Amino acid sequence: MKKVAIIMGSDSDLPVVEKGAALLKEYGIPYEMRVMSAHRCPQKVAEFSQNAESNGFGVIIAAAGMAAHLAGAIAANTTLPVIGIPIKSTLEGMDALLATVQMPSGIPVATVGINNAKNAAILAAQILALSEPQLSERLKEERAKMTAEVEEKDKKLQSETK
Ligand code: RP5
Repeated sequence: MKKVAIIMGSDSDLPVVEKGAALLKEYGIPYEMRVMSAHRCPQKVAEFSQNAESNGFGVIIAAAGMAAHLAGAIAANTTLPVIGIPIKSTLEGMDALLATVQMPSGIPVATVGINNAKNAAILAAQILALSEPQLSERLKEERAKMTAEVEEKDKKLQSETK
């Protein structure tokens, strides 16, 4: 299976990012986590992104806060799908959300909600699942579990409020 790269702009992003990593681990998806800043080490980011495909990566998740240019800088240097996680650090994360999502046409970043590392991991898994039937099955099972949980909560609420 291809690997997922999880790149974060700073180690201060780790508490959010590791929730996504935990999910990838649960799904048995190989991943590598790196700290790389679009502003503090731009050459390293470019080099990593340019070589990511030949290094066995299939998807790149990029998490950054404030002027969050990391996902965009990575996307500019690869045609692999890039998923951006805007990190809440200043301005409630709205600065990072807009910096991540508002890419110029031609260089997309699939942006999840502020701090939503879990959705980034699920989306990465869904992309890899296109060529991994077992993973695709697992994702379908998880979705069915989620549906059953909501139905259970609804039943419980109905019985409590009768
Ligand atoms: C961004 O600036 C990082 O992704 C982080 O969210 C934020 C603050 O970084 P530190 O000053 O904590 O290293 O580049």
